[in-house]
Amino acid sequence: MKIGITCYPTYGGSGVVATELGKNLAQRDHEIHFISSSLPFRLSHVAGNIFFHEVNVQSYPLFDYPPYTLSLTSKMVDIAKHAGLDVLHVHYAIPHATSAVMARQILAGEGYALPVVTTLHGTDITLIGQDPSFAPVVTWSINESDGVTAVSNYLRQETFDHFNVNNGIEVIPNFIDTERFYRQDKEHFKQALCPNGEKVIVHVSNFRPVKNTKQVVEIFHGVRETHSDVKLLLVGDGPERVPTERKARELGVYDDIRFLGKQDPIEEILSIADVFLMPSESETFGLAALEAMACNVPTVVSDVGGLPELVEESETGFLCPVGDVEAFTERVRALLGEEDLHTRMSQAARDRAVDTFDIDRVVPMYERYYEEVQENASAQSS
Ligand code: GMT
Repeated sequence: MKIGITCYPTYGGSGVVATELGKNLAQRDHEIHFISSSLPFRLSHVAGNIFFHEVNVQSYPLFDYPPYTLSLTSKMVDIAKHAGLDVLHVHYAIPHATSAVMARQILAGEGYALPVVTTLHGTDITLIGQDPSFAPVVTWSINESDGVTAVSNYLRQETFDHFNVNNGIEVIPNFIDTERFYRQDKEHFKQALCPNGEKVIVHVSNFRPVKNTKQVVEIFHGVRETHSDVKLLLVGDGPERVPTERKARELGVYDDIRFLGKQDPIEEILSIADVFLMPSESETFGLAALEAMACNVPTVVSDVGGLPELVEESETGFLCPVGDVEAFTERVRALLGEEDLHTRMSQAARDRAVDTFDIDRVVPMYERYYEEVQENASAQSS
């Protein structure tokens, strides 16, 4: 199949999922055309049957806000015709699903049928998508898509609860390449960051308010009252980075935290982690927690959204009420202090990643779904 994929190229879960999906589909002999505003950050090489098409946004003196959605639509039309796309798969509803549906309609007028699959990821449904300035367009784009998927049962239900949706939604969970994400021997790296054998807590996010990064620091501060031999590694960057640094200074723990910024080889950092922390306000899936699990890292996460579908309470990690810093602190302390518990959960976390979320189990679900959507679309047009 020739598949167009549109996603945000920046540091974030939906872009990671879209890029890893495209790379894996290419290994399965599909031809993949990424259409995005810049090279997706996990797409380090473009080769063979993977193509990248950059969307150029025209500035014009009249435009205070250059209309990216329209430039994207035009690019989708152009690539569909010239590459002969069989399906266009867009990640994150705003504005990608809208552009895709418009592109499909333009192409239909020229006698070209291009089925559109939209994958809903998170705040496109749970937060910003519900804003009145977007909600009618999001609803229309979901209803007009030929196929819609959501990354968790929770997100599927949220979509039905908050939008007037009359289309089906298939749940296809996020996935992980467990041959890339596994616990590696990174003793030199560990030695460099933790010269005295300190234990390591890791948090990875794009530092948006929804990720509660200041609470990560508060929890770390609490943990250090009983475990002075712990370091915190913060990976990623975003609007909350500076307030989080400020919080670390206020609490006097700044020197035991490393802000590592945006990093690609996440699996190397996770390979020296003892606990992964995700106290998010809202989370439809929690891909970063899955990456940690694949590297044998037990997770302590918020009991919210799609996280209970990923993290099994007291088996692969712990689920704590949102905002309950004390509960998070206690759970992290337990994992750092009880070796048997840690060993058991580390193995259970890896097993769950491999058994349920391995890339080779999940990507075929997308392949089957594309075929189904194609069949339905051609049945409707004949
Ligand atoms: O950052 C992104 O690319 C999207 C982001 C969001 O806020 O929508 O992440 C969501 O999609 C990820 C991939 O499916 C999920 O793992 C995240 O849980 C989800 N984020 C939230 O729900 C906050």
